[in-house]
Formats: sequence, structure tokens, C-alpha cells
Amino acid sequence: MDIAAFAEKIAQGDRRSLSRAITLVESGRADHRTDAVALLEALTQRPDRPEALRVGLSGTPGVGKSTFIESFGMMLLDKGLRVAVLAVDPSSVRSGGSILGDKTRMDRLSREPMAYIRPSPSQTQLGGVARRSRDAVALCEAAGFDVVIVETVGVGQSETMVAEMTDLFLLLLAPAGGDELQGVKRGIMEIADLILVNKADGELKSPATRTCADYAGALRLLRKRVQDPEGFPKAMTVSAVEETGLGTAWDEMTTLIDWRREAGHFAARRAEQARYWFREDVRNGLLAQLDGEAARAQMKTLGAAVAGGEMTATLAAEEMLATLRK
Ligand SMILES: Nc1nc2c(ncn2[C@@H]2O[C@H](COP(=O)(O)OP(=O)(O)O)[C@@H](O)[C@H]2O)c(=O)[nH]1
Ligand SMILES: [Mg+2]
Repeated sequence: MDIAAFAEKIAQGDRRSLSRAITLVESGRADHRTDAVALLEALTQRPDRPEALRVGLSGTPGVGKSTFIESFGMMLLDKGLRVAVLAVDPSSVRSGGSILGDKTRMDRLSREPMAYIRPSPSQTQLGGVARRSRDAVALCEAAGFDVVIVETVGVGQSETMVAEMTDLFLLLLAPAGGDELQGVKRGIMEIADLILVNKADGELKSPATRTCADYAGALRLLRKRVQDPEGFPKAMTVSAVEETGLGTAWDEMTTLIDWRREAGHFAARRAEQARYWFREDVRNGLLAQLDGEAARAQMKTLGAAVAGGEMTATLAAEEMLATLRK
């Protein structure tokens, strides 16, 4: 494979090359992996490498993520920005809640030449999902998209993962029936930069306003983060259907990001994320090694020896680790 030529086409924004590249990083084959690593390296080392705003978006099924991405994406296109949308959904194989499942909701956006929508691949384990998604984000960024939206369904661990690969995290909620918070986990509240209460239209407008006030109150109770200016994180209402509040949401996002850039937090966060993923990859690589057939057999043998009192746990562990290091 001619990696340099491939990288060049992606840098020129060639969509077919981008799609091929994402398929390459999603592949589990060792030779594909080698090419993928070389490609990402070639793109990252380019002096004219563009920088996108990477936006994470999470919300439980039905809150209106797809509808929001469509309206919000169209608005960004109107501003002359190029938009890429990626889905991270470890459960997509089962739930059908992924972008692929409801592509119709992004009909308009998917037909736009300045937009790119990539459904989530079928996958089995979160570690692999993280690497592939992260690589896909990097590829979209290298292809010159101004905004890369990474969508995830609210299933716990995936939000943290998406927050670790994005510059800004949006939590989309629907208006609550009562006045209680919608059981949103504290951990998710803590990573959100902007809470958007969607469906603030028609009969849902006043419940949306109440829900928004509840969350604004809850956000004020969280510990202040150094990477936030005064007033952030923030809660606001939007309507993806009526396309209201979207411009304000974008303004809030740019205000926050401009401030973070100025204060050095933007670059610092990316640097910290790179370090995080480096560690994760090493850890996952070691765990994968431990999961190999030979290693599993040896674990079993040594485990039995330890249980039978023939060996101390300390010695057995030393022996196992020595094998892995070979
Ligand atoms: N009233 C109202 N309904 C909305 C809005 N956004 C989405 N919906 C509806 O909520 C349902 C789920 O939307 P969808 O975008 O598929 O949600 P997702 O599962 O989070 O991707 C659909 O019936 C949408 O028409 C909104 O702003 N207002
Ligand atoms: Mg959807």
C-alpha cells in the first residue's frame, strides 16, 4: 500500500479515501493494523495538519440525538463549517440504536457534500471500540472537517471513553415528567460541558424549562473544574425539531472553547488525552497477551500449582510475567 499517496488523498478531503481509511482502522487484521498505524502517523506528522473541534454527544435512546445532530449539523454547514459525525456504540449490534439504524433521521445531513456520516461498526469489546473510534476521529480531523461529532448512547462507560477523545462534551436530555432529576449518573454530569434539554417546543416547552432549571441547579453543586470559565458547565433548552436554541448552543460552545484555548486548557487536555490513550493501549495490549491460548493454559497450570501448595503465588506470578515479557 502506498501510504503517502493514501494520506495525501485524505488530507485533500477525498471522502472515499476517508471511508476506506476508517474501514482500515476498524479492521482487526494484523497487516491492516500495520498500514493503519503508518497512515495515522503520516497524517499526524503533516506540517499543515488541520485541527477540528471534537464534540462528544451523549443521551439515552429517544432523547433526540439523531434529530439534534441533523438540525445542528445543518446549521453548522450554513455557517460554512464542514461536519463529520461518528457513532460510538458498543451495543449497536443488539440495540439498533446506532446511526445506521435511524439513518433516515439524518436524511438531509447525509446528502450534504460538506457533511460526512459514519455509522458505528459492529463490535464486541469496549477497548477495541475506543481505539477504532479515536482513530476515526483523527482521520476525520486530518480530512479537514471543522467539527467532528462523536455520538454515543448513554450506557455508562462509553461516555467516559468519548469524553477522553473529544474537546467538549454535550449531554442531551428530554424534559422530565416530574420535578426530579432523570437519574442521570453523577459521573456523566461531571464530564458534561453543556447540558441540552431537548424538545423544548409545544406542550413540552414548560417541562423542558423546569428540567433545565433543575439541572442548572445540580450543576452548580458540582465541584468547580479548572478548565471552566465562570458559568460553565451550563444547562440550556433546545428544540431539534423546531431548530431553536441551536445557535445559542453553538455560541456557548465556542465561548467555552475560545476561553480554554486562551487559557491553555485546550492543548493541555489533548496532551493529557494522548497520554491516557497511550497507557490504555499498552494495558489493553498486555491484557490481550494474557488472553492468548498459550498464556491461558499456563495461567491454568500455574493456578493449579498454587492452589495445590506446590508453589507460592509470588513465584508463580513471577514465572507468568517472565513468560509474557519474552
Ligand atoms: N417534540 C420534539 N420531538 C423531538 C425533538 N427531537 C427529537 N424528537 C423526537 O423524539 C424521537 C426520538 O428522536 P431521535 O432523534 O431518533 O432520538 P435518538 O434515539 O436519541 O437518536 C423522534 O420521534 C423525534 O421526532 C424535538 O426537538 N422536539
Ligand atoms: Mg439516534
